[in-house]
Amino acid sequence: MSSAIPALWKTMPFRLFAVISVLLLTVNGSFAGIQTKVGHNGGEPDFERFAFTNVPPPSENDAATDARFTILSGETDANSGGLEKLHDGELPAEADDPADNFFFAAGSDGGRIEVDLGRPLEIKQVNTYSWHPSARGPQVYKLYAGPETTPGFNATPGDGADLEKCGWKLIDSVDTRSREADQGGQYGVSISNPGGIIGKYRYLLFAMSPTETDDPFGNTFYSEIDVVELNAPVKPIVPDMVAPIKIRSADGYAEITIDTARAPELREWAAQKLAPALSEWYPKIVAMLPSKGFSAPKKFSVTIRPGNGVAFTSGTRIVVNSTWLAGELGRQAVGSIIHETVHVVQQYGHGWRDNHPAPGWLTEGIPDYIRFFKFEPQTHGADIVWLRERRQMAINYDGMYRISANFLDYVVEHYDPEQDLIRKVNAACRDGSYTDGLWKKLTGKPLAELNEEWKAAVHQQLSNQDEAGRAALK
Ligand SMILES: [Ca+2]
Ligand SMILES: [Ca+2]
Ligand SMILES: [Zn+2]
Repeated sequence: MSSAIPALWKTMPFRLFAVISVLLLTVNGSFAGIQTKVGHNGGEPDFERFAFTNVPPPSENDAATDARFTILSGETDANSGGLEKLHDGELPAEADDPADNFFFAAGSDGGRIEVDLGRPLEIKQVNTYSWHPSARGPQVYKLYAGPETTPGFNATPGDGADLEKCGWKLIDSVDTRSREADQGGQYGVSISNPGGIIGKYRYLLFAMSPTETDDPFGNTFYSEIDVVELNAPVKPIVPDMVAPIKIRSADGYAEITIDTARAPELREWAAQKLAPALSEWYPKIVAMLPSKGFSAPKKFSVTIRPGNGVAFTSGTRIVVNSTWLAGELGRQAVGSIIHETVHVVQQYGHGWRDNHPAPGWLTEGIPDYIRFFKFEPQTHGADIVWLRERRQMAINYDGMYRISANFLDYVVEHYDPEQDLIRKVNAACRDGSYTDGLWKKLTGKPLAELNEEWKAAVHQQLSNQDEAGRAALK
């Protein structure tokens, strides 16, 4: 799995995609033949999928859906969503989502939950799911079953009653804690009997314990409990694909929202490829383009939906044409959105308001410079390799986009030992003070002279490589 992760992802400060699966077979204290499997998606799983390799996904139509859940002992936490969250066929939307989970009160020692299925059912599996960023992720509980036919069976044992004396059978003891420092993430536990069924029972009882008592916050965030009847159809919960992807920039500074509601086919790509690139590169772009008194936006959004053209940015809102994007996934897709993200950071509106707008060739040239010379130089999208393929094109510094980016790269390479020129040009564009005279100030040469020099250098490079290039560029 790790070998399939592109190098870019490995540099992510948080482990969005780390998926750890643990297989645990418990023997001690369990009911004959019972097998309990544990799945764990560690780190910060991206969204509400609860996908495990060895535990089935949560279900929306199992025998628990219409069962009666009762607290026999213990107290619900006031911030919890309540018992119904355990069998509502819904999953939390994020890692720390109290309202969409059930958990016992802070500081309490857990409690007992009874599930009354209404009539005895042949139970194939009992599956429990939980999700929390830290110690409230793992699950610690004992599962009992109540064979109502046992003489003296007590279906409503009082607080602290000895369950086995009340006729309850211990099915298994579950403890998914590990010695790993970071126990956060999604957990799935599946209890079954590979030889057949767990048994035929009307009542189940979960005796839940906190995962730790170092602080009051040790009661697990339980997201769903499924009871699967033998031979009954099971429908997995389909995550809400309409909810936007929300991530933070790698430095925690900004919130980035990616909306794929109108292009659900691109959601997976957006979560796995685009989100990590934006998270890593937004802080880098912000660091490249600072200016006095300026704070980069703390929020921006990318909306991917069918439309025309490629993409545009308005303020802090990037809109990308999903039809174009779908054909560019392994190619220009991420780079073009990096270009738009530079627009989010530029914020040249002040100059416009003061009637000193930044010139278009810089407004577009700086984003393409950052995209092609910093973000993805390996694509050679604006360097001499690209120019060689377009030798019929007349070039001038204000040729916009990639041409202007190539000009900026030339000036940086030849006149900017401090690597400060892009920052200064951007700052002037942003505060409305840009004039073409700035180039003489920064490099000692007027813009027109730099332009001629750069054109000659490109010309020279191309003709060195290919005699035909010389004629074409005249
Ligand atoms: Ca369910
Ligand atoms: Ca639920
Ligand atoms: Zn642009």
